[in-house]
This record gives sequence, structure tokens and C-alpha cells, in this order.
Amino acid sequence: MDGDIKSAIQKHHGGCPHDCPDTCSMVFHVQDKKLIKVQGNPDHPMTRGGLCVKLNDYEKRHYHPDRILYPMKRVGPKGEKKFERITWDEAFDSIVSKWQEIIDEHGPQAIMPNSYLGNQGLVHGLNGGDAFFARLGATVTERTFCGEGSCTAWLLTIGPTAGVDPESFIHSKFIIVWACNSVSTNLHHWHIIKEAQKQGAKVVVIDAYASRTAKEADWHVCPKPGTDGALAMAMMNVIIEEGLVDQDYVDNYTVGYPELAEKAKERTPEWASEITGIPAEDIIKLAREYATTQPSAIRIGVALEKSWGGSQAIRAVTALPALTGAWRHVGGGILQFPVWEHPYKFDVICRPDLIPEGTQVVNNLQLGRVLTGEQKLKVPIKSMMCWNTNPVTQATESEKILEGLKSEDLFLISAEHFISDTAAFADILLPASMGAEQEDIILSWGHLYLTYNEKCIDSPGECLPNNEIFRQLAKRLGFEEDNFKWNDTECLENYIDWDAPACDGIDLNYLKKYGYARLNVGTKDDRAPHKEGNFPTPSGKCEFRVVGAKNFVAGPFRQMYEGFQPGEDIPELPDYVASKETHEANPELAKKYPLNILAPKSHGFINSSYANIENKLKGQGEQFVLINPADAENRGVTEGQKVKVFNDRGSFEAAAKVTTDVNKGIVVATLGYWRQLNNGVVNSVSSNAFGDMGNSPTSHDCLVEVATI
Ligand SMILES: Nc1nc2c(c(=O)[nH]1)N[C@H]1C(S)=C(S)[C@@H](COP(=O)(O)OP(=O)(O)OC[C@H]3O[C@@H](n4cnc5c(=O)[nH]c(N)nc54)[C@H](O)[C@@H]3O)O[C@H]1N2
Ligand SMILES: Nc1nc2c(c(=O)[nH]1)N[C@H]1C(S)=C(S)[C@@H](COP(=O)(O)OP(=O)(O)OC[C@H]3O[C@@H](n4cnc5c(=O)[nH]c(N)nc54)[C@H](O)[C@@H]3O)O[C@H]1N2
Ligand code: SF4
Ligand SMILES: [Mo]
Repeated sequence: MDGDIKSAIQKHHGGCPHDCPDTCSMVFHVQDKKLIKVQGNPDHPMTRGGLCVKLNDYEKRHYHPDRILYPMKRVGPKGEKKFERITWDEAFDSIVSKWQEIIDEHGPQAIMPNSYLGNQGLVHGLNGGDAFFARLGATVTERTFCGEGSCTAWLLTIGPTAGVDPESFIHSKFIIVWACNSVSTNLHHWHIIKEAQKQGAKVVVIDAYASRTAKEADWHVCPKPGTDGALAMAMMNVIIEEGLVDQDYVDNYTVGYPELAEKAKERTPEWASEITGIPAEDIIKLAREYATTQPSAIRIGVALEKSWGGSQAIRAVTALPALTGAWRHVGGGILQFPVWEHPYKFDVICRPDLIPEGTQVVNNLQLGRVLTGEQKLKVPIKSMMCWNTNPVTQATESEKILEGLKSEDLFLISAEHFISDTAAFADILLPASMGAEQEDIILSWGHLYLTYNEKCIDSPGECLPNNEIFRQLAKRLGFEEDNFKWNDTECLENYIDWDAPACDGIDLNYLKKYGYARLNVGTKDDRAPHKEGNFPTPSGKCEFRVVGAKNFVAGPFRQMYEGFQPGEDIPELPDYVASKETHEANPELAKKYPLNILAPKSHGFINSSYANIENKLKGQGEQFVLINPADAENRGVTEGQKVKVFNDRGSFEAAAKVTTDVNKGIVVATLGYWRQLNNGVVNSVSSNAFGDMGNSPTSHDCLVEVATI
């Protein structure tokens, strides 16, 4: 972009690097080498000039007084945040020599990486870290925080397709937002849904409580948590029994309809009503309206997978648009993560080919068990390097992770912006660069644009970009592969398949000039990718039924995880699978812990990021728990009172908000608050159990009790 001479402010293209489907295109305002302001890019069809409450003063995060500016080493007991400044040379030398010692004694698998999408850049998010640890021969960390069960279900049913374009929702006449709190978590899609609503579309939100999004819907359908599979199966029942099936579409473009129809016969609205708590008339009405108002579009949220039967439910929901023929229309179908059609070269970015055969795999949701030795490993973990993630607040069984991190036997390296709850336990702290300080292309899992981020300021202090940290480590360890020699621009040249049809007319220069580029995958006004089937599945059709499939882990940013051994058989047909922590499934446990907790995302934070920043905390308010008046009264809990939320795994404190936004038996406490600033975190109570597919988390399949303190 051109510099603005009058004000001497330079404008540069940015991309929000946080783990959010919107991947906003931003404008960085730079004056005297400082980032003074950020704006949403007004030209971008989804960002439209607006950011969100988290990022509207992103420049302040860059200069926050608590930011880590220098490499440091621990000088006090673990977790007490007593650090002393060291040089980068000292930091790298101590890491490499400690690792060498560990490798000599235990082999490289005693070292494990731990990262997620805290930064979603191809270079500094997905980055050289994976390639680096693959080359080192370290333990492989399978990371299934977000969408991996959903992806497995999606791939089995319709394959790696982006599905309906989020922008095509403008043409939809009936929209279901299913377990997604778009107002908080996908704001720039919500604008489009609101516009469609203004043009006459009906917007239905299916959510287990009255979320911000549910409150803005034309109709809030409120199933009990983890019962969406029953709702979807009963919708099929109505659609089939009432002759609302698009038979021509089903005959030509689907597999397994006779078996599905047979199964759906048993799944009556009355049956589902018992399970979901939704009146049978409402289920019938929903199914009829959904099937007969075309184009109809479904947006599924990540939350849908987070119960034991979540992925089977997602298979059922994903089957609906093929049953009704919604795919025939622009603005008809279903949306999950459009990232499937982005031409990223994950094999080049992550270099799974470098992983030595037979390397052990651990899962990031099992971190507490891995570190405490409760999970027996071939080679126990002696060192962990953490970047782009904060497992103490975000992963399950937080108390066990803490126990593991306290061990003197674990050498923890943490590359961070702030001393997070995890970084607090580091032996070596590395200061990481932030948004405007590093060049990248930001992965998006919520739209069909490539987004460029220009390096336009220098990092404060001695912060280094993640990929530079890995380059330096690789150099010291003598790794010769190209990955570790490419500069950031060269990485971008190599990480994207610029020759792919989706990139027609787009190259790095184009991106540098315009900041973003729409992939060549049709326009919002003409895209109907499955009008005539063309599903990227083995049969080329929508597979209602799959035969002989075994559980596998698919990720939104990886086609498939290396090292994962095919698991249990996957049932041939989608169906309702009951949650495990409920009154019905576990009455003994429910006697002790009668309340089902939901721990979704906070409006004012992005996962645990920003939960340490004063104005964001003020906007979001202190950790709260929503509780129904009847449940509150039974426990002598009053509005605003401090309570303890607990089960056998742990506890956290929260201020009670007594409200009918939640039904009796359910409590809601949003995610992200820091343990340093609060007593316990929501993941103190969450279970490490995997869901039915893709080793997904089951954070909403969880029983607790609430008591006054
Ligand atoms: N403000 C903000 N935005 C974010 C994030 C953030 O932390 N804060 N995080 C980002 C990330 S990493 C992700 S994955 C996305 C996730 O965004 P979403 O997919 O929206 O996920 P959640 O906020 O966890 O949950 C969405 C809704 O699902 C409901 N829900 C929970 N369980 C059930 C159930 O069993 N059935 C039904 N029908 N509803 C249920 C919850 O009540 C909640 O209102 O958001 C991204 N955007
Ligand atoms: N109970 C419950 N638990 C959940 C969920 C839930 O719904 N309920 N949601 C799950 C989901 S969907 C997700 S995606 C995960 C997210 O969990 P995490 O991926 O752990 O997300 P964050 O808490 O944002 O942690 C990201 C960290 O990376 C750091 N970071 C950001 N950019 C950079 C960078 O460029 N370099 C370095 N070195 N560090 C950087 C940030 O400062 C921050 O501390 O949480 C999961 N946990
Ligand atoms: S967090 Fe999401 S909505 Fe906010 S600026 Fe970043 S991409 Fe946009
Ligand atoms: Mo996520």
C-alpha cells in the first residue's frame, strides 16, 4: 500500500494470526517504526473494515509492559516466575547441551514438542517447529484440541471439500447455526447471516444454552448437551417419512440410502424428544422447514464434536443436505472448515517424511498423564518445548499437567509473548515476535482467501520469530535440510502450491500488493460445488454409509496425523451415541456431581490469549458460571456469589450468574481465564477421555457440582 505522506503514517497489510476462523485482513498503521493502530481491511469482503473486541487495539499487545522481551532462565522454584535475563547464545547453548545430554541417555524421543494454533501463520504457526522436531527424532505430539473428530466425520461423509462458501450464505433462505456461537467466535460470518436474515432468511440456532448467538436467532432450539445426534437422526426420520427427500439427488449422488432410511425409521421425533428435551412438534417443524425452504445452509461449530458421541452426530448432520438436495443450490449445503480447499503443502511445511519409523506418539489432551508418568511410554519425556499453546489452561486435566510441570526432571522451554500459566514453569523462556513483526501468510479455516501479513516493525527487545528460533536451533544441531535454511519469504514460496488451480492468477507478489486473494474456487454467487455430486470421497458420492472404516485422526491443518494407528471400527451408519457423563449413563457419578458443565469460548478472549490484558478482562468480566435459578436455590447460591465448581478431577472458582439462559442441570463457564489470576481454570474439571472419533476432546461431556465457598 502507498504511504500516506501528509501524516507520515505508513500503512501495511496484516493478517490476524490468532486461532479464529475469520482470519481478518488488517491494515497496520506504522509511524516512526512503531505500530500505532490496526484496522480491519475495508476492502476485504468478509473483514469489511471491522475487527473484534479482542483485536481492535492489537498494537497495545505488541507494546504491553508484561511482554517477554529477552531470553531468560529460571532462578527460583518451578512455577514461581523467578527468571533472570540471559543472552540468546546462552539460551541456545543451554537448550542444545541439555538436549544432547538427554539424547545421550534416553534418545531423542525423550524430547517432545507441544504447539497449536496460537499463531496460525504458515511460517510461524505451522512452521519449522514440526519439521525441526521430526528431524530431531523427537516424540510426535498428536494435537487434537479442535475439530479433529469433526474432520474425521466430515471426511468419511463428504471428503475434503470446503462445502458451502461462508459468503454464499447471503443466498440462503434457511440457516441453521449448529453449536456455534458465531457472534463471539465467527463474527465476520455472522454479519453475512444477519444480512441474509434481513433479506428474509430464517435463522435457527441450535445451542445447549441461550448463547449470545441463540439470542439473536429467529428460533433457538435447545437440546441437552451431547444429544444433537438424536436431533439430526429424528430430522432424517421426518424428512424421509414425510416424503421430503430429494430422491433424484439421493439416487444419483449418495451411497447407503436404503440402510440409512431403515435406521432412521426407529429414530422418531418422540424418541428424540425424550433424549434431547426438545418437544417432538418442534423437531417435526424444524425438519419440515429445513427440507422445504431452499437454499438451506448449516454452519456447524467445533463444539459439536466435544462429547463422546460428537463425531457420529456430525456424520448425521453432514448427511442432511444430501438428503434434501440442498447442495443443488448456491447457498445450500453445509459449512465446517473451508480450509480443505486451501492449497497449503503440509508435507513440505511439517516434513512428516523426516519422522523416524516407529517414533512414539503422545496426544496433547493426555499431557498431564504423559508428564506424570501415568501414561506409560516407551521413552519417558524429559524435555518439552512449548510454543503457540498454553496447555495449563487449555488442555484437559489441568491439575495433572501442573503436577507434571513441577517435576525437576522435566526441562521445559517456552517460547511466548507473556508468562502464561504454562510458561510460568519454564526453565528457559524465549521471547517470541508478534503479528506486525514477522512476515507470513495466515492460514484460514473460516473463509476462502489467502491472507498476507507484512513485517513492518522491528520486534521490541530481543524477540525473535518462532521460525528463526528453529532455524538457529537447527543450525547448532547441524540440520542441513532446505526447510531450515529458507528465509521466511522462501518458506512462503515453498509452502503453498502456487501452481494449483485454486491459485490461478495469484502469486506472492499479488498478495504483497493486495494483502489478500480470493482462491479460485468459484464465486459466492455461483459456487455450488456438489450440485451434481462430485464429492471427494472414494465413491465420488456423499457416503451415508461407510463399510470397514477404522477410527483415524484428521486435522483441519493436516490431512492426517503421522503415526496414528487405525483404531476401533467406525459404525457403518451415523446415529445418536449417548454421552458418558450423564444421569442416564453414570447415575452413581451424577449423584455426586449432578450438573453438566459446558465450557465454551469467551467473548472477550481468544482461548487464553488476552485474558491477562486489563481492558480485555474488564470487558469480559471475571470468571463466572451461569446457573439456573432452581439449581442455585437448591444450593443456596445467590447472584454474584463466589462459588466453587468441582468434581474428582479438580475445581475452579467463579462468580455465580443466576439465569434462565441455562436450563436446570446445566452450568456454563467460559474458557481462557488464567490460573495466575484465578483459583483454578475450567479445565481443572475436564476429562481426558477422547470422543468417538479423531481423538477429539470431550470437554462438554462432564459432570460437576457447584457449592458456595
Ligand atoms: N471470542 C472468541 N472467539 C473464538 C475463540 C475464543 O476463544 N474466543 N476461539 C476460537 C476457536 S479455537 C474455536 S475452535 C472457535 C470455536 O467456536 P465455536 O464453534 O462457536 O465453539 P464454542 O464457543 O466452544 O461453542 C459454541 C456453542 O456450542 C454450544 N454447545 C456446547 N455443547 C453443545 C452441544 O452438545 N450441543 C449443542 N447444540 N450446542 C453445544 C455452546 O453452548 C456454545 O454456545 O472459536 C474461535 N473464535
Ligand atoms: N474446556 C475447554 N477446553 C478447550 C476448549 C473448549 O471449548 N473447552 N477449546 C479447545 C480448542 S478448540 C482449542 S483450539 C484450544 C486452544 O488452546 P491453545 O492453542 O493453547 O490457545 P491459547 O490459549 O490462545 O494459547 C496460545 C498461546 O500461544 C501464544 N502465542 C501466540 N502467538 C505466538 C507466536 O507467534 N509465537 C509464540 N511462541 N507464541 C505465540 C499466546 O501468547 C498463547 O499463550 O483450547 C482447547 N481447550
Ligand atoms: S480474533 Fe478473529 S475476529 Fe478478531 S481480528 Fe482476529 S480473525 Fe478477526
Ligand atoms: Mo479451536
